[in-house]
Amino acid sequence: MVAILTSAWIAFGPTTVLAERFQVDRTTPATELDPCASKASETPGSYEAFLGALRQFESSGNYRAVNTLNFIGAYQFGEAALIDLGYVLHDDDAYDNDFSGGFTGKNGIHSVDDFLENPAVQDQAAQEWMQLMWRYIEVYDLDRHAWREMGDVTLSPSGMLAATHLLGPGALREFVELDGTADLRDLYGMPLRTYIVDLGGYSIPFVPNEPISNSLSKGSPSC
Ligand SMILES: [Ca+2]
Repeated sequence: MVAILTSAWIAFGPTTVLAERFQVDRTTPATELDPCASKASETPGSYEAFLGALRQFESSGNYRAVNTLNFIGAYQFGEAALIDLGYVLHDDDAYDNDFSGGFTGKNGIHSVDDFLENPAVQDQAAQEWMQLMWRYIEVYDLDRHAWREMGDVTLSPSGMLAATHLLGPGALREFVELDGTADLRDLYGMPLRTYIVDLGGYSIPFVPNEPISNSLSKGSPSC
């Protein structure tokens, strides 16, 4: 059961927010940021390649990125997500990204800086996060819409994972319910559709359940 949806997901409608997304790179000179560095061992279309592409979208692959809303790291986790993943303790507001509840010490992470300085932990957190995202996708029965064409896009499993990372399962459900016509964006104006399309078609370690169309079929010929 999904008891609490603590991640910073709000089904934002179209927004005109034009804030520069990334304002702080706490320690790393730009010359050290090689967006191709982590791609060398990635097989095209693999799950690792998917996570690498997601990092590019989220932070240009910068593990030390902190954006203007204080989302942190290569995958741009917020406080609520890191609470879900066991890295951060609850405070009175899980969505303000002040991390004032403190860190749990999981995997040796005791601060924001610890997290930013540890790509391996961020990658592990991303793997755990995607498992959680897929559970949400299943709870919302969205996996059974995998590979459906809606609007002008194909809803692949990796596209669903990416979309859920961006805006949460509720937004993805709205996208599905409106047959791909919903114009959902994050606070920086990134369209959900872009994540579905550009991060779609990768292999992922999760298998969708039977397509919804099969279970709902009626009036099938009896002979
Ligand atoms: Ca807080």
